[in-house]
Amino acid sequence: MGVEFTTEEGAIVGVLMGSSSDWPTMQKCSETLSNLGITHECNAISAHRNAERLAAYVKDAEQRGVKVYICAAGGAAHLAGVVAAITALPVLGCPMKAWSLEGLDSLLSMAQMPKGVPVATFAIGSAGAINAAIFAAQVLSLSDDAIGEKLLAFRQEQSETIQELPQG
Ligand code: RP5
Repeated sequence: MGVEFTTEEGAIVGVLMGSSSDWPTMQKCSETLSNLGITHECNAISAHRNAERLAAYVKDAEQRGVKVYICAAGGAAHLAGVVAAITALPVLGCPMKAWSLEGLDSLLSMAQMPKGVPVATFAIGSAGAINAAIFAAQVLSLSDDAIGEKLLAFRQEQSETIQELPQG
């Protein structure tokens, strides 16, 4: 069997999901990355069902220039931890609301990594998926001024959406 995954030329962020059922949530992460001008690629590769494919993807992605991984999974959400075990690059974890416990199981699985191999863990569901994309932009902006400018513009625009309350 050949190694199969989706690649995007020039991708600097690799978005991974434990299942295609995570896509409706992670689509928001992908849209946010696109809005911030970040070339990325998205793949559904399960840590426990596609272990060899996952290892092959991470090694290949790194050689092609991926600098940050965003990993989404539900249940005993070990995907982000396994990716963090393979790479020394930053791994951001997005806990999914899967079939039970409203995603608390996924949140704890990611946040409670034993010392030495961190997974930067975000909120459960859409908020975390979007924030992981913004945080990836913040990391990448340290060495990429264009991303930094997009980020500042986004923050400015977001601030302007908050209306002042009527006085008196
Ligand atoms: C995890 O189990 C996935 O990340 C997903 O959140 C959850 C359910 O997966 P499927 O049964 O829909 O493939 O591995």
